[in-house]
Order: sequence, then C-alpha cells, then structure tokens
Amino acid sequence: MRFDVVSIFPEYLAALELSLIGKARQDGLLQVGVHDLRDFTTDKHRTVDDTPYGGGAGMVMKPEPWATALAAMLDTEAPAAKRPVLIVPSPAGEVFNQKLAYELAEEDHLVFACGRYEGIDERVLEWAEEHYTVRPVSLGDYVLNGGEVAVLAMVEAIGRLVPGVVGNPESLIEESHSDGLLEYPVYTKPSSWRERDIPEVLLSGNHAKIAKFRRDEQLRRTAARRPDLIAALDGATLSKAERNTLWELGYAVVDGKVAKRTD
Ligand code: 6GU
Repeated sequence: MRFDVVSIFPEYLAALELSLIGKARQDGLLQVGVHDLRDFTTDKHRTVDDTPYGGGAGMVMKPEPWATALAAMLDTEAPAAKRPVLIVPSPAGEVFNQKLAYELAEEDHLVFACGRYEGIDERVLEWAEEHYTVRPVSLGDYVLNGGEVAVLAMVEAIGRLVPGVVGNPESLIEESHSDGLLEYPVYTKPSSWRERDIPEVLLSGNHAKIAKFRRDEQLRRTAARRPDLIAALDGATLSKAERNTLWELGYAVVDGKVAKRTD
C-alpha cells in the first residue's frame, strides 16, 4: 500500500520513520512519500496562501500549487491500480473511526492533502474529484492547526491493518473498537503490587471463566465511558450472558436494540 502526504511542514511527518510504520516501510510493506507543497509553486516566494474572497479572518491555500501537487501524486500510481483516495484532513469532514480505517486499509493508494490556515480553496476538491475519490476526514470535534497531526494518526491506524505490519495478527482481534466495545483491563507481574491484587480469576487457569470476566469488563467499561457505543450494539448478536451483564448494568435489549432500562 502506498501513502503520499503533501504538506507545507514535511518535517512533521518524520515520525512515520519510527516504530511499527517505519519498520513496515523498511520491510517494503508500506510505501510512504512526503512532499513539500512549496515545491509545486512557481513564484519566487513559493507562495501557498492568499486572502479569502468575501473577507474574514486568516488565509486560504491557493488552488494552483495544490492541483499541481495532486496531479504529480497520480504519477506515483502503479499502472492499472484502482482510483486513488484523496483524504483531506479537516474538522469539517466525516469522523475517522476504526471502521473507516479498515475500509481505507483495503486501498492501494491514499493521498493526504494537509491544509493549514483556514483551509484549501474549495475548487481544488472539485477538480480532484475527476481523478480521486475525495474524502474530507476529521479526527473528532476539536480544532487542530493543520492536517499533519491528523495524518500521523490516520496513517498509523490504517497502516497497522495492512497484512504483515502488525507481527501478531491476533492482537488486532482483541483490541478496543474491533467489536464495537472498549478493551478489557490488562495486568502483568507482580500479581500483588503496592497492596493491590489482580482479579483472582486471572490466576485460575479457567479459560472460560477468564473469557467471561473479560467480556463483562468490556461491557462494564464501555457502559461507563462510552454509552453511545452500547446504544450502537446489535442486540441480535449478543449472547445470553452478554444480555445478562447488560441487564445488570441497567440496559435491556428491545427490538434488537440496546436501550437504557426504565424500570
Ligand atoms: Cl483532520 N484537521 C484539522 N485541521 N483539525 C482537526 C481535524 C483534522 N480533526 C479534528 N480537528
């Protein structure tokens, strides 16, 4: 899989040389190109922004350097590859989540257009629709100064789902959000630390009981921290044991939906 990132701060993306993603690049599992938007300008000052039409605060990124850069990214395509996806990090985009990460991990080529200032001239996105599947994507409901930090998060979340990037694929199955629930708590040695003992069941060697304990902890945690995820569960896929635990947590399954109990 290939990632290309266009930014006026390419140094921000140096972190993609480290750790798991850096190793996957060395191993040839991921290709990552980082490009300076200013290299696609033609004026002496390498200008990338200008004042907004209609007035208002801040600056807007000029269309021509972006179109030139995004056209150049198409040249990195392997022949007969499918249409690349252009991800435009923006607090005005659809919210990034694990489902979208899985979806994007199936692609051959992702190009990230890191805007700064008040954003990129809207016509660039319209023009790009002719060559790319364009997806404005947000990390969540807060504002960053530019797309670079969001790209670090997205490349890591997507790249680790590419087969071979994470050494033990089982660790992808048991993690938070893989089944719509948060991860269960984990413990390591010593079993007693500063007068705190780990839950006894984990020392029992009873794998069925441990699995039940962990599932209950997932449900308990998710109900406490992310009730929105509980409400999104499909009641039809829940086991009897899971329904019982949800009942104890104050929920009931009604018409295939999980809802707060009112009795
Ligand atoms: Cl993807 N970009 C920017 N600039 N701000 C954000 C964001 C993205 N997601 C949340 N805030």
